[in-house]
Amino acid sequence: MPIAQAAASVALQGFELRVLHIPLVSPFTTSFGTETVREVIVVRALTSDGDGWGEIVTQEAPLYSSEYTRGAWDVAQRFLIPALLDQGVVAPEHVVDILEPFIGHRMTKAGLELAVLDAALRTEGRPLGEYLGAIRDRVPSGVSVGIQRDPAALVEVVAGYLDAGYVRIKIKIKPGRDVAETAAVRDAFGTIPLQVDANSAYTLADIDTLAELDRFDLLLIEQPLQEDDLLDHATLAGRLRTPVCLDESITSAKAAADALALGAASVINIKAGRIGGYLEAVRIHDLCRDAGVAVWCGGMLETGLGRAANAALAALPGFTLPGDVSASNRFYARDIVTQPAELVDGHIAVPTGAGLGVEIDPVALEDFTVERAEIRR
Ligand code: OSB
Ligand code: MG
Repeated sequence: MPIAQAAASVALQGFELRVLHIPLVSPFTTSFGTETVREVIVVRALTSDGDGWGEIVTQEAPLYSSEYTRGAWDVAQRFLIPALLDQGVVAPEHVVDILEPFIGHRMTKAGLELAVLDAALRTEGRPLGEYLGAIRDRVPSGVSVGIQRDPAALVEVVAGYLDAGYVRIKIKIKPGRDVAETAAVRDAFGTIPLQVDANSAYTLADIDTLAELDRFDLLLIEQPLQEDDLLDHATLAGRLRTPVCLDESITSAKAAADALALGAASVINIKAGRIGGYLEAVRIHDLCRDAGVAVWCGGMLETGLGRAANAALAALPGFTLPGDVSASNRFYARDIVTQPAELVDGHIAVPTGAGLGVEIDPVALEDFTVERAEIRR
C-alpha cells in the first residue's frame, strides 16, 4: 500500500546538524572493519511548529558504502539543506524530489527527510508507524553478531543473545571465517533461525566455499558479492540452495526491481538510510510484496531515533522475516533518547507517540556531540 494520507507541510526555518561519537558496548567487526565508537550525524529540523529529528547513518569511512560522515556533513550543508530551505514550506513527501538533482548521497537525504517527516507528523499528532502503514504493535527482534576471535568465542556471544531472547541470529562472515563459524553456531544451537552476512567480501571464484554453507539450512546469505555485481549474484543464486539476500546492492526501488528481474536476489534487506529514506523503503516493500518476495528491516547501528523509525517500518505487512531491529543495549550503554528500545519477549515495541514517538535526552545528546552546525534560512 502506498502512503494512505500525506503528511502536513512544514515551514522550515533551518537545520541543526551534530556529529556524535557514541561508544559501543563491544567492538563490532565485519568483513570491512572494526568499530568501537559509532560516529553518526543527528539532524534536527527547525520549523515554525516545532522540531523534527532524524539520523544520517553514514559511518566514519566509506567501507560499507561510498558515503561517509564527513562527506555527508559537507554535502548536507553545501547543497541539500540550502535546496530545502530555498523552498521554505516543504511537504515530507516532496523532500526526495527537491533533492533529486543531487546524485547519490542517499543516507544524507534519508536523514534530512526523516527530520522533516518527524516534524510534520509531530504537528499532526500522528505516529510514524501509522503513517507508513504498520499493522503490528511490536516486531520480532533479530541480532547481528560481529566476527569474533574464533568460533568458540562466537558461540559464547551467540549464547548470550539467545538467552536475552533474540529470535534470529545473523553472523558476519568473510573469507576464511565462514564455514567453521557457521558450523560451530549450528552445532551448538540446533535449528535456530540463522543467517550470514558477507558484506560484499567474496567473488564468484569463491562459489565452492559459499556452496558449502548450503548444508547449514540458513535463512539466507546476505550480500556475498560487491554492490554492483547484480549479474554475478544472479549466477551465484542459481548455484546455491541458500536464498541470496541483497543489502548493499539495493540502493533504490529501481535497483530492487532490477535485482528481482535478474534473479539476483530472492530476499531483500530494506535499510531506509541506504536507499534515501523511509518513503522509498515503503516503495520497495510494496514492490516486493507484489512480487511475493520476503523483506526484512536492516540496521546501521542506529541511535534511539533511527531505531524507533526502523521498528515502525518493520511493522509493515511485507516484513515477514525478523530484522536487525535489536534493543538499544545491544550496541549502547547509553542512548540519546529517554526511552531506549528494549527487548521484551524477543520483540521491540513500535512507538505509539507522534512522529518517531521517542524524545531526545538533551544531556546525552550534548555529551556525545563532537561538532555542531546550524544552517538558517
Ligand atoms: O551489513 O547489515 C549490515 C552494520 C553496519 C553496516 C552494515 C551492516 C550492519 C549490521 C548491523 O549488520 C545491523 C544493526 O543491528 O544495526
Ligand atoms: Mg548487511
